[in-house]
Amino acid sequence: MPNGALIIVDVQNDFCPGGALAVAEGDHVVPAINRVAPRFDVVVATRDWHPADHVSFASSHEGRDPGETVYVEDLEQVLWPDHCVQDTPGAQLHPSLDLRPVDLILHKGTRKELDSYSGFLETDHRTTTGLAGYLRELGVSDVTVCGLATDYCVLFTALDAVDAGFRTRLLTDAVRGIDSPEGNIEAAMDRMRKAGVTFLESDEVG
Ligand code: VGL
Ligand code: ZN
Repeated sequence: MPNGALIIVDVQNDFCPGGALAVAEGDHVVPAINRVAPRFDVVVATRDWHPADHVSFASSHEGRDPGETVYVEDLEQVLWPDHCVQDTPGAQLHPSLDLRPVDLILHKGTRKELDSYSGFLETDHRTTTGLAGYLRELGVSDVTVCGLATDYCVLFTALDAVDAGFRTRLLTDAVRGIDSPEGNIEAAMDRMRKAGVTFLESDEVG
């Protein structure tokens, strides 16, 4: 397995320009992802897939605004605008993303009371999505992460991939971040580097 698995994180309309939680240049990740995806043995695309009254939505908390942090049963929860509501147009993958090489579309953040930035573990750090087991059963040992957003779902997916024992790489030209608070993307890159994630550009994928 030369390249192992590509994990395409949350390349959904709501995270692209015009979406409910738009990431600057979010749609710019698509061409690089389309180019490299066929070179991987396994391709997984995650979708943030929330019920309408999800715990991460400011609208679910009386008097709270997006950007504020609340505690829900001891778990810190950043509040966001309503986004990626299950089966709405905003929750669909970007229409230019080529789905032909995609083996699995994995939904996360599907439980009303639990958020999930990572494609592997939900924010309680206990509830698993099953992704590590899926990849192991296919003999995958190397994982490459790309998509949106660098400082949230990409970050936690990459860190959990390392924790699950995968050799983990980040496709630096196929990620974009929210950068809130400012400096958050740089901090996320540092955290990944320190955790043992290696960085490469899409034209370096063998
Ligand atoms: C994300 C904030 C809330 C992400 C998902 O995909 O990075 N960020 N939900
Ligand atoms: Zn979300």
